[in-house]
Amino acid sequence: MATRIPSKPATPPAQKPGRGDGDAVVLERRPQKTAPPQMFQVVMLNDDYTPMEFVVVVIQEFFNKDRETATQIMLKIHLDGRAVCGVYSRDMAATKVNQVMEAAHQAGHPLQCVSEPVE
Ligand code: TYC
Repeated sequence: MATRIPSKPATPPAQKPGRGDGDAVVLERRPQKTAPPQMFQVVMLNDDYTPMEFVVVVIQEFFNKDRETATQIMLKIHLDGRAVCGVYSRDMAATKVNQVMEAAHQAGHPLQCVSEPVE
């Protein structure tokens, strides 16, 4: 007598191993960790020898200011000893300082400017 082989298993297949939650994945929102990049201000310093007109032209040319604004910044440097000409990334601020110092050196003026981190 032939033995009948059932076409379907008598019991349902065992559940796949897992977390018992239907394999749901919960993504937690984490606080943003990357701080915005440090910015640097380019500060121009007063001296007794560089002509006012030269400073105005330099501020117009390298800091993209109109003549009126450049004149106000130059006068602030003249009166207060220093003023911020612009705020940039670290690399761009260093480039601005180099451009100003090179132009002043070429023209034979002692004009100084520095880059410093913004508070
Ligand atoms: N004090 C200079 C003068 O009387 C003018 C001057 C202004 C120089 C700004 C430098 O960053 C400066 N000729």
